[in-house]
Amino acid sequence: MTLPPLFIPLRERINQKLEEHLPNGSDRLARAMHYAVCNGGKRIRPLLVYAVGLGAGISIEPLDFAACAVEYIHAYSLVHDDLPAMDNDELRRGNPTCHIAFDEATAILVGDALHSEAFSCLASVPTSHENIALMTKALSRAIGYQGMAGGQEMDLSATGGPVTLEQLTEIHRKKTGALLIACVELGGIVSGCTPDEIQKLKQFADHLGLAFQIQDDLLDVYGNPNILGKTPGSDATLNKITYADFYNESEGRALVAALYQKSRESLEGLSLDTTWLIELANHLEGRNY
Ligand code: GRG
Repeated sequence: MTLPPLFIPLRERINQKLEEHLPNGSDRLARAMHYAVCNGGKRIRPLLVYAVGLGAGISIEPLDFAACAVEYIHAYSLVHDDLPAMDNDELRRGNPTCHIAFDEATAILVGDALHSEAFSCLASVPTSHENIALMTKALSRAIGYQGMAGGQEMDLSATGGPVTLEQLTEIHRKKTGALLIACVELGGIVSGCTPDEIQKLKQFADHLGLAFQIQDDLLDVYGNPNILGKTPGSDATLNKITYADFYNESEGRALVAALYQKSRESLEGLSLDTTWLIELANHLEGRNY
């Protein structure tokens, strides 16, 4: 599944920027950080940051730092998610997971170091101190107790037990959705969007995040393992309740389509050029990995 031409130079750009900010030593931690970050990945989160900023008409340079920050956090979350104490996965993006390629202690430290690198990038965005404070708050909230870390804990606690559809949605809003929402929020803050505009952008990302997660669950059951690049059926192996337990493939697909439609509708009335965001939503709607 190829990225729309509009985004190809942006993905090349973010790949280069991500590499630039990583330590370039040959020690184990530096090598493991490169391994965890520079190994493919769709780069959806940085592309969301760029899509907002370019749509708002600002130059690309201030967006680079925010785009790196969200991808470092994402890469960190994948490394920790794959650890034996979490989902215990051996394959990520088609390669051995970080703790398999290196070791567990190194994988934990990769997360610690990427977390720090992310906030260092955010502090380097060439914008006002007030904007930096707003972005720091938005990203911290998205990944801490109220967001990703809290969602992961809820997910782990729920494993093996009964989960309602409402609980599942809350888990994923926190675990996956909160960071996607933070991406458009950061893009909006750097671009000087109004609070009303940022609210619409967050609504867009909220629908998109839910659609994205349902797709993930469906792909885990119905996806092609050669395209997925990770261990298929891992949710069932871990005894996890997923959207695939509530919807069959065609119901799930219909729900995903409706959520992508809602995400596009959330952008109506925005004064920025939404072409990039709509293109990205369309692209994700057709994803098979
Ligand atoms: C990082 C603060 C922090 C806490 C860690 C381990 C953990 C707590 C949270 C796990 C979060 C997690 C891994 C959620 C899954 C999100 C998801 C759908 C990942 C797949 O994203 P893609 O498809 O992956 O964008 P690529 O490989 O394309 O980047």
